Amino acid sequence: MSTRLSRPRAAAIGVVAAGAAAAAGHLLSAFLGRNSSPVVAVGNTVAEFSPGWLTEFGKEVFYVYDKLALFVGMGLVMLVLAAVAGLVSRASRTPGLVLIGAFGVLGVLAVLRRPDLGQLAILAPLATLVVGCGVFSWLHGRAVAEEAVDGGLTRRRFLVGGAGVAAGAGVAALTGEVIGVSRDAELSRAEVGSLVPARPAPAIPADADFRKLGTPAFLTPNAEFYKIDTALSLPQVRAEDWRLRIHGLVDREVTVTYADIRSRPLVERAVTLCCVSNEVGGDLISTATFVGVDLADLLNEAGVRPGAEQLFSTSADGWTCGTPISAVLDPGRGAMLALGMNGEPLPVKHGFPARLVVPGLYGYVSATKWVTDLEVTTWSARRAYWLERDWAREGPVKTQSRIDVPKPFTTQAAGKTVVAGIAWAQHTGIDRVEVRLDQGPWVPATLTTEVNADTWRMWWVQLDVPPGPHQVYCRAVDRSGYVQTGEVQGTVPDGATGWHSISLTATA
Ligand SMILES: Nc1nc2c(c(=O)[nH]1)N[C@H]1C(S)=C(S)[C@@H](COP(=O)(O)O)O[C@H]1N2
Ligand SMILES: [Mo]
Repeated sequence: MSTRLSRPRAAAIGVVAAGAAAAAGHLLSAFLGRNSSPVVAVGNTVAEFSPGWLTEFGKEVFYVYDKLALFVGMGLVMLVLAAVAGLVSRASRTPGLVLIGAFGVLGVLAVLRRPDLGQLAILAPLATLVVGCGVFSWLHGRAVAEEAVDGGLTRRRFLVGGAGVAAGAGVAALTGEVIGVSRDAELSRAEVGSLVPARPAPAIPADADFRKLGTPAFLTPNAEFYKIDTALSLPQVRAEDWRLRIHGLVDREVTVTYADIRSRPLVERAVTLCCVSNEVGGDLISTATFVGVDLADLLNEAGVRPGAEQLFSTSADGWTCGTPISAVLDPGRGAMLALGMNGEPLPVKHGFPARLVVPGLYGYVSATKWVTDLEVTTWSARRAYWLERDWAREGPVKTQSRIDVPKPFTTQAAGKTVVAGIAWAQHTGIDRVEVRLDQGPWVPATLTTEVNADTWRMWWVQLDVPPGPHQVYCRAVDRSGYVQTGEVQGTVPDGATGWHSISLTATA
């Protein structure tokens, strides 16, 4: 006799089984590495294979919540697919098992692709696969048995079974989350203690910013430092486990440990980092003092061979980056392997245990966080992550400036008005900043004391603003004599250009 399950029951079986499956994988991932959680691994893979335009679209629409949006979207898709797996199994459990099995296999493949996981990590998606099929089969059996007895009028056994599994899944997922967090890099970071530079950066002068006028502080507190990366869950690398391998076009391969690097004389430098995705007027720019060693020294220990063109760096989570070797080896450039930031070990989200910092280049071609591998190579041999996604091979920072005060669309009394903001031309240095009211003359602004050519400079100027609506513009001139262009270009492929301006209304 064939029994057909009611639609809600069939769908519920699929959803509960899928939830239990995801929870089982997440629990194991606490021990095997966070990225082995099938949910995270599938998310990583989706993000990786998303075409460039979709990624940009996601960033534009969801801003920094793009990853959350990805998880919510994935969750909804999984929910629907799980319900479908149940619905196609009203008569027999086979179609649902096949669907769930197929998803389990996708999870396995997604985890296998991760470069940052050990072989055991495969156990997490395998648990997902086994639990998913097991729970589905079991609940289906219960439901069919009840349906056969009285046409499904009594649902107690099924409901109790389903609720029990759902509760168990919740506990498993939560336990996985809690244990996962407790085993992460944060503990290791706390044990690192202070990193004392042998050559500290000169003290930042008090007049390095115009905070009182509304510019950012010269040094950005770590908690406010802009953050950009492709990682869905932060790579958890403990200092004691960290290794950096230097290989490729070198005379001898070198592998260094954290203890090795930190026992060297450390140098400290103030550097302004910025992102190529920063729009004109955007806030993807911050400044910190970084503590570490000269990257050139490390590479020279390995002995860079003739013919080397790029330093191809890889992070613990497989992100890659290509930096011109000439910039890295240039003694005046100050490229670093950094361990610390603003007097602390690097925060996990900024690359703990170690990252690269190369003044004057956008982050996507220079600032690899959680760096574990440095390959000296040619441009043709290796193509970095963003190079595969429509961004330019080389990304020198473009000379830019931003108005922070007044805020856009301010309405205020006509008369004397302070305009203040920031300007940057890392590794070249800012020569002057000019401000213009509507189509009037460019008026030179007062600059802060320069800390070094690799950091931003703040500026301010007073304008006499007549009543009416106005547009205020700023532009920077760098020390090479280059005048910031007013020509508007988007961020792709090598950084936005144009003048930042704000609208202002002055009342009589
Ligand atoms: N591992 C890793 N490092 C990375 C990235 C990344 O996606 N993964 N993004 C880069 C980009 S695009 C920028 S702008 C800087 C940002 O560094 P921050 O997050 O410390 O500000 O990191 C760079 N390093
Ligand atoms: Mo970036």
